[in-house]
Amino acid sequence: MRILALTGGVGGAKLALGLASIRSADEVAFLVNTGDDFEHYGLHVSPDVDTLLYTLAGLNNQELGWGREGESWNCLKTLDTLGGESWFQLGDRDLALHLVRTKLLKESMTLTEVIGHVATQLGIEHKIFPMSNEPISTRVNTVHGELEFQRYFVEQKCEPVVTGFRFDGIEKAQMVPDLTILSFDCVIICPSNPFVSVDPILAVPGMRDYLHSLHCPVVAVSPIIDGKAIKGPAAKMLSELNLPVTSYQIAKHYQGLVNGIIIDKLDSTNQADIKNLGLRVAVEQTIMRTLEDRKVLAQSAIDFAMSL
Ligand code: FO1
Repeated sequence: MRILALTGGVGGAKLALGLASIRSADEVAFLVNTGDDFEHYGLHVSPDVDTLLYTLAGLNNQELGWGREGESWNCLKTLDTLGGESWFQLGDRDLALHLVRTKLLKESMTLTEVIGHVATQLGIEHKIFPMSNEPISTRVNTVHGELEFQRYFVEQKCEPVVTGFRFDGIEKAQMVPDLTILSFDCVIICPSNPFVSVDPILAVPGMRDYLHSLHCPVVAVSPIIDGKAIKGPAAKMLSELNLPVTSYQIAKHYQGLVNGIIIDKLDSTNQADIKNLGLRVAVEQTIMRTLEDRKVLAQSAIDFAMSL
């Protein structure tokens, strides 16, 4: 049985690890957000791709969720002494990945091929598809104007009040051909930020049609638990957009695409409200502290999807 998991950010990568831990490379593939990508010091940085790569390889910084464990910061510190920009923390080991990716892209490898190369080098057998091989840049509209995603997320620490989003380059972008020829038995949307991790994926021309064409169950794990997001600005974005910070709102966000939503045991959202949207609801522990939590939620998501 083949599963396609849509992921972005740290929360998504947690469930991705759970899925990769219980299903083999020919049973689960990942479709990852590249709207966070940006050029920094001339290097192509792909944060959500790298968070997934490091997480699946067991190399990720467990505290931060992003970047590598056991990093050193000599280059970043030296950048500071040279008056360079150091707001985006590039670790010495992480830099090597950006150098390799940038070189391979310059040698006309596609982003999909580069990810495959790095995954192989890191011992990852699961297939990772970027949402597109073409550049797409998430822009965050705020009360102070439009910001590149990383400037909003890292430099401005998600403080500016959000009014909307734009995915620059989306019109010219295409789905990855290698993905469009594949079929799947279910689709799982990991507990990622719906606006800046999942919507960019869904906005790629043809993506929604492709997912519908699979004629298979689609389930989403809510990233909101009782009015809060585990990590990141999803709750803040919902409230700044004058939307309820609830799993119900997440269900509404994905209505028409998903058949079911998984909410946390601690979430007091009225399941009947979600069912009135035409969605099925499963209640699980969606807070993932341990690898076991990740694996249990992954299995529950698969079981729930296949029950629909
Ligand atoms: N997130 C931060 O909050 N601060 C950083 O300095 C930072 C550096 C960084 C370097 C490489 C990388 O792959 C991710 C990094 N992130 C950092 C996370 C990044 O902003 C991602 O876009 C978020 O994880 C949201 O998806």
